[in-house]
Amino acid sequence: MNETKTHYRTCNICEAMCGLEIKHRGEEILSIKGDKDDPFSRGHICPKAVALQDFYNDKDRLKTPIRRTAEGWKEISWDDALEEIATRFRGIQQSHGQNSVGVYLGNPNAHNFGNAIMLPRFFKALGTNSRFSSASADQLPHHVASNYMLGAGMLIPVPDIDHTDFMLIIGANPIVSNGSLMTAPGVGKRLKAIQERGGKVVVVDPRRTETAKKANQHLFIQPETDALLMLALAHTLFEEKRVNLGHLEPIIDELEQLKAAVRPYSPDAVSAACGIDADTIRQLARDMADAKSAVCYSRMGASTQSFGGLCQWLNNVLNILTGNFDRRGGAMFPQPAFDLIAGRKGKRSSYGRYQSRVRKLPFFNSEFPVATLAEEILTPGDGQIRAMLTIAGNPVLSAPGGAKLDDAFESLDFMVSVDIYLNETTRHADIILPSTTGLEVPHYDVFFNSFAVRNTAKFSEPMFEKTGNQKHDWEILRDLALHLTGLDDDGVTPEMMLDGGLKHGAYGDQGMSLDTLKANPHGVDLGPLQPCLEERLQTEDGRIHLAPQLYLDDLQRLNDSGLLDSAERSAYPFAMISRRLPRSHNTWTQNSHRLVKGKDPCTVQLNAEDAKELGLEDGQIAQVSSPVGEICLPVEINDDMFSGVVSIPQGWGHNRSDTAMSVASTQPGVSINDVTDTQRVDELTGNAAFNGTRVNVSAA
Ligand SMILES: Nc1nc2c(c(=O)[nH]1)N[C@H]1C(S)=C(S)[C@@H](COP(=O)(O)OP(=O)(O)OC[C@H]3O[C@@H](n4cnc5c(=O)[nH]c(N)nc54)[C@H](O)[C@@H]3O)O[C@H]1N2
Ligand SMILES: Nc1nc2c(c(=O)[nH]1)N[C@H]1C(S)=C(S)[C@@H](COP(=O)(O)OP(=O)(O)OC[C@H]3O[C@@H](n4cnc5c(=O)[nH]c(N)nc54)[C@H](O)[C@@H]3O)O[C@H]1N2
Ligand code: SF4
Ligand SMILES: [Mo]
Repeated sequence: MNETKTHYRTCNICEAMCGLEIKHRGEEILSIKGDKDDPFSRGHICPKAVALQDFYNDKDRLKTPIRRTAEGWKEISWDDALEEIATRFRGIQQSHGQNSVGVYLGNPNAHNFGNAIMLPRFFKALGTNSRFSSASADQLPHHVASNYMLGAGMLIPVPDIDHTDFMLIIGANPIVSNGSLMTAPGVGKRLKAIQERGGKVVVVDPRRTETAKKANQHLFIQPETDALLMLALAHTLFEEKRVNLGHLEPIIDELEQLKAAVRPYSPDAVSAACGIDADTIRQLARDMADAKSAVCYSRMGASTQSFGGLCQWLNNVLNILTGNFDRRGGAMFPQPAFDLIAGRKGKRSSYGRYQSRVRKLPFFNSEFPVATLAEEILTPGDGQIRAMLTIAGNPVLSAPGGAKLDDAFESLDFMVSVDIYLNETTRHADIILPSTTGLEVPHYDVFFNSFAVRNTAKFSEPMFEKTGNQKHDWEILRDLALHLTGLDDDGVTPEMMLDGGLKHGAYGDQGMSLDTLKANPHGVDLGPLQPCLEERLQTEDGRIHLAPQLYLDDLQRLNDSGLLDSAERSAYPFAMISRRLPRSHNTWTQNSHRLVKGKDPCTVQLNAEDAKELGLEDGQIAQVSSPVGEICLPVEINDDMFSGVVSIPQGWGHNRSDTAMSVASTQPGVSINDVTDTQRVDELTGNAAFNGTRVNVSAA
């Protein structure tokens, strides 16, 4: 009989990095709780962590490589699979060029340090520019803003939530999402603490969200008008002489250009478009400027929209103009133990180095926008993508106009997926390679420590040995690279590279190493964020650029947009926005019976007045249609929606055939990305513009 053991690790599902305490007897998991001794999360967890056992035990998990045949899926050996993949990829590249093999990386890559560390080697071996990822359906505008203003796409400011006196949250719902580009486990408590110390939380969102309900003030806003609001806030700061650059003043450039650029955007000029009255905007600017410390934090709502680039630039501008950049209680810069920007100073960014073949969208961070993927596969001609590799991604459900990828993937000469499931995307593959996940994987957050509201470091050992015939993702990447190049394994592992980075990092002289972390399974506290931008700034001239020309140029597009095309408005009278749910993570957690039990959460929310006008009742099935598609789902009437706006969850729609997710596929729910449009992007950055998609709603 096995004895009961306790294992400590970090949850790898979302960005919050919660510490877990897991009791188990052999392979039987007895309990999953928050680790009270984790110096960062101090016991916080959410319902998803408990489902880690479901993913571990899931009988639908792929256990061995499989190959599509005329008689269905057949198991094959790793050697045969890897050999065939290398031969086919190389053959296609020889006939059609290096870029004819495309790669899509999904969100879990960011939660897996083995991938993060091994991917550059893999890409070097494959040699293709046809790279795509979920970043361009997510945070790309943050990287572009950091690149142009601070010299490094990964040098992203995070709100110092634990010390701020005023937090303006635009288009984020951290109570549900648990924070994003703001790793802050237990964010609800942290927000409450702002209020308890006499501070204020203001939420700007077209939906009265779970976060808005806890805030001191909630302002409804018309989708996609946030750039106008932020321009008007900046305008007011100049107009009322409230600009105060603080300690960074000597290294800030382009203040005059900025001042001229925001001049036309008075609160009166933007009020009608935003749906917020001018005095309220002025007061918001004053509140932010007058607070002892303040921070503006904007996320998905402000990023995945037509002016996401402008929004994330202006978000930084507001923090800089109020003297809150790199200052306690403002927008600060973590100093992670494993530093992604170390040694990158002076490296030129790849922004705009190439343009996508079909639509001429910009290349950034060595990738093209995922909104272009379907057309790059479907449009014949030189440079067309003929083969694909997806790694931990489900773009058929997650990408804008995702349904188009069903046809695109089906048309490929060859497709490979590295995944844990046979799902909506991987069902199109010729070969699927099964990886380990969650509890079977060692863990260190190379990305999220760079976006965390406190400096900490933690390494988790794998809790269980791999089962079956699976490999770690990084081993698959290594083996694919070796088969592609014919080289011998040099024996370098992600742990060795992590150890090297820790020893040479900012805490190396204090003894930081992988051994140190292994000896401290609850994690090591490295203290609160400290002002450090002057050392971490990566611009060649050592200065902060307030008004990079590409943003000034993009203002013209904002002006010309009239924001709302009136023809489109009459045919499609509603603006659609996406919603995240407390008990699911993107597209892949819906196979946990524990997480999907209860009422169907995949509803279209709208307010009572709009519903009445449409003759819709609560619970009735509505059809939501856009120029590219339609979905049918139940109506949920509440007073949380701004008029003319409807909200639908992202990540659902597991009703396609030929998948093998026995729990998920029996769930109701449809894919919002069957109605979003590949053509709707923020033209500046290429980021997907999910929010504000025009739709019509009617009884089904
Ligand atoms: N309309 C709309 N669309 C959106 C969004 C939205 O708000 N609205 N949000 C966007 C955002 S922010 C994101 S990040 C993207 C996410 O887009 P994706 O990353 O494409 O979607 P995921 O659901 O995260 O897909 C994860 C895939 O990885 C697999 N997987 C899980 N764990 C592992 C693992 O450890 N190893 C491997 N190899 N595979 C694994 C899962 O089975 C699944 O196939 O969606 C975007 N799409
Ligand atoms: N439970 C759960 N947690 C998650 C995820 C999940 O799927 N489920 N996904 C994870 C991922 S990959 C990410 S990237 C993060 C995202 O983290 P967040 O950005 O905090 O999450 P969202 O819920 O997408 O928040 C976007 C908010 O913007 C609002 N919004 C939509 N359009 C507009 C607009 O035009 N203007 C404004 N001002 N607001 C708008 C929406 O109503 C919504 O409240 O969450 C992560 N955490
Ligand atoms: S908040 Fe995120 S990291 Fe924390 S337990 Fe939930 S899913 Fe895991
Ligand atoms: Mo995301």
